[in-house]
Amino acid sequence: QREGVHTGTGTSTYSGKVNLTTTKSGTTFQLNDSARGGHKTYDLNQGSSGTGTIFTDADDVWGGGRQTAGVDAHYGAATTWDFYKNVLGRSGIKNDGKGAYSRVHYGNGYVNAFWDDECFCMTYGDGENNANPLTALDVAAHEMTHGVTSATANLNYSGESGGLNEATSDIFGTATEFFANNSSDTGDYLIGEEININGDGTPLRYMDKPSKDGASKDYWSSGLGNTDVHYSSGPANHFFYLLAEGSGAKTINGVSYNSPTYNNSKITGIGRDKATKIWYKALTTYFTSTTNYKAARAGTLKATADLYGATSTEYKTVAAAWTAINVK
Ligand code: ASN
Ligand code: ZN
Ligand code: CA
Repeated sequence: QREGVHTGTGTSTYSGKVNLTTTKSGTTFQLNDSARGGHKTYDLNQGSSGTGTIFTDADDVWGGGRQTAGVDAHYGAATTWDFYKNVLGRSGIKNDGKGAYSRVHYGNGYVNAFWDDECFCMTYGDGENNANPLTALDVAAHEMTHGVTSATANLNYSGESGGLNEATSDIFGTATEFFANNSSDTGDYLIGEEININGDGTPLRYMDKPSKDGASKDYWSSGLGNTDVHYSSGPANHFFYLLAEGSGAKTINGVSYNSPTYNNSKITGIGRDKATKIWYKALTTYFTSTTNYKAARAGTLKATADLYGATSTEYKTVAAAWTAINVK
């Protein structure tokens, strides 16, 4: 082990037993990931400002009591870091090798998690009755991706660009979950399936058919930009699902999907890995703060031409997947 970099173990809420990269300070270990830019994890202890206190432990075996949410958050940030580094060649949120920080136990019964550009940090509530912290891996990767979007396309968080901003977080949140290949939280195209946010075990969002949540849109239409960004993300999440996996019925890791198309077209997916690389190249090369759905179609097509050529199957599938959500 490099000096100062230690590998501890943690028992998490949602991801089973995980390795954690920690730092030794004097005689105690801290949740300070010096292998990933010094990303730190703090306990807000039900407060709602500042950083609270960094998690510390005597033997580098983490979990139980207040530590458990910290284990999930620290693991989530590290896994998201590794996804960006290993899959997309990005070193940290700003691609400068620097870590950010996570804060857990925010507020009381707080049912949300969020990224904040001001503190350059992500924050997690403990859920209703402080019973289900919002620290699952797809949520952590969703929030950290808001930082990446801010540092790149900087999609405005309203109107159609806001929906694309939200979709970007769901897309890379999901890609991180598949990348992690964690047996306690296997990859799926559901968002927030681990945190029981609805109280009945259903997820927050569905990428194969977004309208299953009762509010998100499956297809683009002219009023889309007037809906909440967490619902106008639906068509772009649906585009990504169709591009990666194709239309119709499919079961992945034991979860069944059935993805419809606007024009009843049949789409054969190009796979998650290529779809992920196309979205990332578009986000970092062609999308801007005002990119709308029509411009996202154009940007992803350019990105696909760069990566796979303008006469490729990948290019044709990107075009077909946008048409299938009514973006022509
Ligand atoms: N958890 C939410 C999100 O990341 C917080 C928000 O509404 N901004 O989108
Ligand atoms: Zn979000
Ligand atoms: Ca998920």
